[in-house]
Amino acid sequence: MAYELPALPYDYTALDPYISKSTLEFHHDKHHAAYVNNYNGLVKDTPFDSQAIEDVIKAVAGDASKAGIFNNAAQAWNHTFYWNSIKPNGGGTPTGALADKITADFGSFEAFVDEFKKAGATQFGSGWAWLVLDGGTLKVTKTGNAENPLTTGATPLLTMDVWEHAYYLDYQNRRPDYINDFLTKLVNWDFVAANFAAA
Ligand code: MN3
Repeated sequence: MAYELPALPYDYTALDPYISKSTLEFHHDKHHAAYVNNYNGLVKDTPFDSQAIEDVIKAVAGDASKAGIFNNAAQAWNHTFYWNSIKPNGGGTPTGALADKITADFGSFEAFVDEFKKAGATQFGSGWAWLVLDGGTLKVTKTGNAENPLTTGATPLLTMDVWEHAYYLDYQNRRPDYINDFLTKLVNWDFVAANFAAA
């Protein structure tokens, strides 16, 4: 039961100029595809092959002898989640129950934005910033390399890739500008709200 590389949920030019066609071609067709191919190769003919990738991620987390499986499984999953976390004409503000929960747990939407920006900007080296539901409370977290919140029991609602390959062709070293565009032009709040409603 191989994990399939999902097609991008929008056209390669749809996020331009914030994320270019060139970035999406490399990021989805090369980087994401490589994680998926590596993962499928590593679990082929093992008991993991028949398990959902989320279960494999949780099962091998922290096991140094299975770091290759973990890194490729988590990166395959993280990228699928990332593609769905953004959309053309995204950004703006959430509405309804999610908006109310953000205000309740962060104090205001602006306070959430500040915290999310800070998480992305201060993740040293490669990694991810997340909005998660953890024990009934919304929290902003950051993880290094392939790590993700599934391994700590939190429910991911939104993610932002801050590996350089996510933004370097379009922003070079200006990670804060990528983060700002991510939040103001790209976030798919409908996806976040659906994850929140299902949590
Ligand atoms: Mn990436």
